Amino acid sequence: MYWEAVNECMSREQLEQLQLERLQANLLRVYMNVPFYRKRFDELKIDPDSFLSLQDLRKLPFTTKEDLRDSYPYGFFSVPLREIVRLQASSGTTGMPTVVGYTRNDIKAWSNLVARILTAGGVSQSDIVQIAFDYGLFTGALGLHYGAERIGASVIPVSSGNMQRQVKIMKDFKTTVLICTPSFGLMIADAIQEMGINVNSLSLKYGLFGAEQWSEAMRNELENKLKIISTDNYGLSEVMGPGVAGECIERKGLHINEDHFLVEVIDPETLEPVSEGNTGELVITTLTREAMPVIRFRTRDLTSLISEPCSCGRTFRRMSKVIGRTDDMIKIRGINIFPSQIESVLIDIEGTEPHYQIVIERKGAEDNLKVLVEVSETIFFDQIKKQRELVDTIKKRLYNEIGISVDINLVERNILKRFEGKAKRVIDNRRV
Ligand code: DLL
Repeated sequence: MYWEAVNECMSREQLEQLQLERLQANLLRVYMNVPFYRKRFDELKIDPDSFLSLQDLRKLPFTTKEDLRDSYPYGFFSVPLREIVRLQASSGTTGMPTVVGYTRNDIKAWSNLVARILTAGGVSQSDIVQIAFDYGLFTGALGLHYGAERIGASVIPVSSGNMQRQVKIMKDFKTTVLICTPSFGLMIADAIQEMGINVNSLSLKYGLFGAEQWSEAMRNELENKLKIISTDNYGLSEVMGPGVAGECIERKGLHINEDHFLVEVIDPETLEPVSEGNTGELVITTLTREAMPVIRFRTRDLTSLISEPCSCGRTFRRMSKVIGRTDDMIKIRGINIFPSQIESVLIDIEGTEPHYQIVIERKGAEDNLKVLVEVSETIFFDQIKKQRELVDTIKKRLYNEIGISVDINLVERNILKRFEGKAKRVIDNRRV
């Protein structure tokens, strides 16, 4: 099922023509209204009126999170404040928040794009959608809320927190779709178990998870525990919020809403495009946003593009699951490691829980990686011998996956900090 088949299934030729027209209008808009871009364009001698091909995109300047921060709060707005109907902010996982604004048209477009993603993930008008993202400045909750209302589903704006209440509402209101971060989804799954509720007695069918990195192994865990089909959806406040890309139920990559976002994947060091299918940093140019258009925004998210047709019929290219960020990548003893690699190993090992914390420390001249892993009660209170065997297994499998040896500390269930929003998996003590 499609939300807007005409757009989602358009030919490449039509799409590129539309992208070019929208980009031309956008360049004029930012040149006229955003001093940052006017200055940059003038420096680079870019005339927005003579921009004739999508190939020329590479001549345009990049925009970084630092640029947005330097213009805090409203410096990137391209309309007067009286036309802004909503203000939100990035979640600030990596520093000071960035303020983002929306015009009435932006909110309309945003709801529509989220509606596409919800539809692709299996949601329809007859669903009851529990939104367990934190309502507030974070774009996740209201973004998905408006999209779900747009398709006519019944929306429960429960927000995050209070596990028992989440489960009670899920049961009593007969929730069919759960929307939250994948780590919060797992916490709900645990709460269902702890409350002695049989998951088969619930009405859940689909889960749409996003806003943080998660592995295929975590997807399996969520699907098995909650008895749902789960899809990944991606977005970021700097370019809109959720609604940028999302999986269809084929689950073979996230379709990018390419009629609204022009994407590139670049090598973060050389800034040159990587060849098709290779991993690099995702760069996004908005095509339709009125309040705060951005040109070649460097997301810091690492992914690759997939051009092969998808059997769902959508023609938009897909991005692979985000495997990390250029800035949360752990570089240790010269090796790049992503938390997702560690997560997928842990989830596959029986007896371990999907809750873990990665701690990096400097011991003498050498960096040391330690992983705190929650284990099931039976193992934690089991004989030392069994615990040792488990530690050895984890160490061996992690070594095979990432190529360096890791210290493992087994900890009791519920010892590690839980996150209702985005999980913070890595504590890097080298920087302090
Ligand atoms: O997290 C928007 C969002 C809300 C997307 C709800 C999906 C669902 P920010 O708070 O600005 O916006 O954080 C954006 O979160 O650059 C990624 O690093 C990360 N991120 C978002 N979605 C995913 C995902 C929202 N599906 C930052 N997989 C992005 C991996 C994700 N990382």
